[in-house]
Amino acid sequence: MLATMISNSTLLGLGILFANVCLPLMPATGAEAFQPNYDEAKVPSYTLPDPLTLANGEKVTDARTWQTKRRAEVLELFRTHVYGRSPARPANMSFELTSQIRDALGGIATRKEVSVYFTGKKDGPKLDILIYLPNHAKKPAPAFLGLNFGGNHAVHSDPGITLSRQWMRDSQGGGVVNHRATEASRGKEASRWQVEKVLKRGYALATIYYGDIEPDFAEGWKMGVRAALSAKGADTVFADDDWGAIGAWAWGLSRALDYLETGKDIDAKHVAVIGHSRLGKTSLWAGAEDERFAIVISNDSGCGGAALSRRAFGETVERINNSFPHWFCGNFKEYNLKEADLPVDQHELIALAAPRPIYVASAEEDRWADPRGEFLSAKHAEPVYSLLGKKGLGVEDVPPVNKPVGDTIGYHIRTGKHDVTEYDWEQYLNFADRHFGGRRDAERTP
Ligand code: GTR
Repeated sequence: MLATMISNSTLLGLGILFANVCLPLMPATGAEAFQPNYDEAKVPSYTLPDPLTLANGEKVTDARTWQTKRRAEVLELFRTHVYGRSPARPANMSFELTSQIRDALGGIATRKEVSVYFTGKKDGPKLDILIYLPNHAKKPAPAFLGLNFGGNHAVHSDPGITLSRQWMRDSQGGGVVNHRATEASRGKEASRWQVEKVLKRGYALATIYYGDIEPDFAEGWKMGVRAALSAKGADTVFADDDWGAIGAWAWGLSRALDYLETGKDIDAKHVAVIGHSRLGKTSLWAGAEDERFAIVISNDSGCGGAALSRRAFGETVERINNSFPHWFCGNFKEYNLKEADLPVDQHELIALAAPRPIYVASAEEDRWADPRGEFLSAKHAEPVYSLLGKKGLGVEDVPPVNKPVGDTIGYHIRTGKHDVTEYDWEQYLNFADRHFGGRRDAERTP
């Protein structure tokens, strides 16, 4: 009991902390008063939309109807009401290998840097991919692909990684001055990437700074791909179902996968898309939009990610739209304080990954992200997996901490706070081994 009280008050503190962090991005009125609900007893009663009922009211009872009809309906609902509509791959995109070194990280890896030019022009919009390939493993290697918060140079202290020159949030863990990275930020996110561990297990790692695609603030789109690819540039007036920042970031992941498909280093049919927090929301949306991603991983993705919106536990639809008006499409704002009116809920986002393996992870102290709501999304996606002949979670309720569960849907809640840790990576690597066939370290160590 005491433990519960202590952790609840700590978590309330966490909510207040988030409130402070988010304040500059909020409209002046109303949002300051937000009090997150952390009481299960106060979660409203709700009925979830049924992923297996077609818009015309008919039940989906076979895999074919899901694959040919219902999946497209659900995807369209998410495009229209939540993340917006993203453009197709640009016609003239081009790629350039900008650096390559075969004895990186003490010889265990080949490090490459690749630019993806969206319009084919070198002075046009682009993203830069950092790739580490495991030297000991057979090629092509399976890979993890994910966006990072602090620039590619932040994922490892490796001095050879090009320092990001893009706009960056100053709060990014130190080493960012006037919205630009400095050398002091090199390796700042290393614990969140576990580069050596991933490589030793026989996987490649590919990562991109999310700000290459769109800087993360309300007007950031003017400096990003949403302006660069539209005829009116920074004067664009978005329709209510046009892509938001999450849509743009997810689109960028697909463009990186376009590049990975061109080479022989990475097995593009075995790429797991991974993301933490807002970038976990993004990896879920990328996996929904782009079925080439073979595994989808959501780390502590919370509201607008894995957590059920209708529970309104911790961060809510209203709160996220007020704090981050640029993340979702215009229509999503219609559901502020009206979650019950949403034509979808986030379990259907998980279901859009089916029948591919998907992993949802929570952290015990991350109440803001509603760990139980994250679990329940995974749980309520199970009927779709079953229909497609796959086993989902295989458990009825949130498992004990640090006890991963699941089959084609993986889940764990670990001790600790909102973060990506070595423990999280261990589970993702085990999950990928399981679904990509065998323990890669045993199989691939020379
Ligand atoms: C918080 C936001 C969450 C989560 C998190 C993050 O401020 O409320 O939805 O995305 O940021 O991305 O770190």
